[in-house]
Amino acid sequence: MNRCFELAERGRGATRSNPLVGALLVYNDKIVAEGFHAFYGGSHAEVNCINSLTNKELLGESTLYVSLEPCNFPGKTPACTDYILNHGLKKVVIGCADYNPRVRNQGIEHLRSQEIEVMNLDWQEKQKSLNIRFFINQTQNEPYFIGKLAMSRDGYIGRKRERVKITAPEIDVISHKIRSEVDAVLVGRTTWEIDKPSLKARMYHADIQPDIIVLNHDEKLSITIEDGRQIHFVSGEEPKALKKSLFDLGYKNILVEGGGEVFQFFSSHELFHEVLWIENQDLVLESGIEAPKLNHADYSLIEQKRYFNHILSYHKRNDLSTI
Ligand code: AOF
Ligand code: ZN
Repeated sequence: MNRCFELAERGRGATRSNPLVGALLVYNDKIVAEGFHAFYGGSHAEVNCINSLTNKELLGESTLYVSLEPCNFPGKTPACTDYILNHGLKKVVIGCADYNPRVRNQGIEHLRSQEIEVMNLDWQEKQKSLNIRFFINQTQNEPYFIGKLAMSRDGYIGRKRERVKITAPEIDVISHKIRSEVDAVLVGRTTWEIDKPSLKARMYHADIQPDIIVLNHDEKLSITIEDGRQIHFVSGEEPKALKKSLFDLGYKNILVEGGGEVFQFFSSHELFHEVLWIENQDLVLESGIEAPKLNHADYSLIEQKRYFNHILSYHKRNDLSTI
């Protein structure tokens, strides 16, 4: 099962709102096939795993291990439970039940009703840390919010009415990787109008560029630009309504990129699930817009690293482990 979780990791960044899932087949105490969910809309881990086994005659005597409960409904792909049944498998070991209410325990029950032996290891913690975004979407019905903020060594995030570059290009690669893994990037109206940011994952491979959400606009408006991205201008709302309207627009993972007031709003209402705080140690601005505060009672530092003389501090919301 640990190997299944390892395989699942290979889909990171490409499965969008879908969970990371890994699977393998064991025959005679040996792993004979492996697979993982590689991209959004693509076939599921179990299917890829079964398909990669050349000698299909082994299936009846093999045990399928999969990190997440097999799905029991046709979505973008047919139901995995049917695939398992049609291939004559008899034993399935799963890491954890699916968080998706359309699947939860029903995949297990269906397989059992068809005389398949199913063992659920119920590795809740491991599953949650692997698929925290999917977990939040499915159980809280809200987008997973990532905050990102960059400041100078003396604590400024920019200057008023002027675009100031805070981070080095090497660090932008990291930011663009995060952009490539979300479905929308959110900024405040001032940042949108003064910085005119592209908000694209230019320096990192992205199959689909994230849409744009501009907050604090007077009127609601959605437009599609030449490259196919959508821009939604949304008005400022109280936190609960904002979460709901963004989720209703279909966004599951949102990167909040500023400016200071937007960041402060998300931080003080504990809307962020995780935050990346970047400090450029080579840059001193002496004046400008002071960096907002991250409420350290609500967020914990989980990792810190130095990269091209920038300090990258990764934070997680404290209550994530208890939801
Ligand atoms: C599995 N194995 O590898 C994954 C599962 O639209 P679809 O067809 O891709 O279905 C998406 C749902 O299927 C998703 O919400 C989750 O419940 C489950 N994901 N299930 O058996 C997999 N990725
Ligand atoms: Zn499936």
